[in-house]
Amino acid sequence: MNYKRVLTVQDVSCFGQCSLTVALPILSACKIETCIMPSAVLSTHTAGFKGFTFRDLTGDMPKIIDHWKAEGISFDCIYTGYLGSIDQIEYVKRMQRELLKDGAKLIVDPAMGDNGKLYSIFDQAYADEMSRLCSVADVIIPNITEACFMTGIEYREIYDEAYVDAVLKALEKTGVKTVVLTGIGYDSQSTGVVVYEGGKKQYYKHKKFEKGCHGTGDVYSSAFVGSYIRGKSLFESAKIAADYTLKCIENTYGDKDHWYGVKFETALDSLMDSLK
Ligand code: PXL
Repeated sequence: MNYKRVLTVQDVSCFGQCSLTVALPILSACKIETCIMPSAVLSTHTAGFKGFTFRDLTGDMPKIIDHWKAEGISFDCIYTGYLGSIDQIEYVKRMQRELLKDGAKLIVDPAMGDNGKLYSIFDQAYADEMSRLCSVADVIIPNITEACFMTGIEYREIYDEAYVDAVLKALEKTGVKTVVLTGIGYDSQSTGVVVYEGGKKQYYKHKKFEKGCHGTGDVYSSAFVGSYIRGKSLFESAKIAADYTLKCIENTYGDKDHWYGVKFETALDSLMDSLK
C-alpha cells in the first residue's frame, strides 16, 4: 500500500465530535499518517453550547511551519477545516507553498457556515478571504451556504438544478478548480453531493434525514479526504464519504442526549471496508 502523509489544519474542540477530534481518527482509520496543525483550542464547538473557551493558536503557526521546514518535513496533502482567523488563512497559503511535496494536493473545507448563516465567530471579510484560499486549492468541499457567501449568490433553501449550476459557475469564476458541493437536494426526501470538475457535473443522490446533525460536514470531509488520498476517484470518494456519513447519522438519530455530534466511531468499520 502506498503510505501517504496528510496535514490537517483545524481547531481542537475538546468536546463535541467535530474538527480535529473527528478528522484524526477517520484519517487514521483510512491508514493515512495524519499530522495536525491546531488552529485553536475550544472547550466545545460553538453550535449550541454557551460560554465556550477559545484559545487562538495563530501565533504558533509560523513557528511550527519554520520548525517543520528546518526538519525537512513535507506532506502529500493539506486538508483544512474550521480556522480561527483571517491570518490563519494566510498561513495556510504559506503551508501550501512551503510544506507540500511536488504534485501534492490542498483540499479546503471552508467550514464557516450552514443553513444560510455564518458560524458565530465569522463575518463577510472572513468569507471573502476563504474564497481567495479556495481559488488556489485543488479541491474544495463547501455546502451551499458557504458557496453563497463566497460568491455573493443569494442563499435559497429550495432550488433547482439551474440554481446549483449558477453557484458552480460563480465558484469557477473565482478561480476554483474542483468542487464537491454537499447537501444538495431537489426534493424533500433526498439530498446528495454534486461533484464538479472541468465543466463536468456528477450527482450522487441519497436519503435525507428530517433533521441535520452537527459535525457531519467534518465527518464527510474527513472521509472524503481519506478515500481520495487512498487513491479512489473524486466521485467514488464523494460517494464513499456520503454513505459513511449517512451510517453515522443513522447510528445517532433518535438519541436526544447526543445532539452535539454524530457517533462516527460506530461506522468506521464500514468506511474501512469500502477502501479495501
Ligand atoms: O463542525 C464545524 C465546526 C468546527 N469547529 C468549531 C465549530 C464548528 C461548527 O460550529 O464551532 C469550533
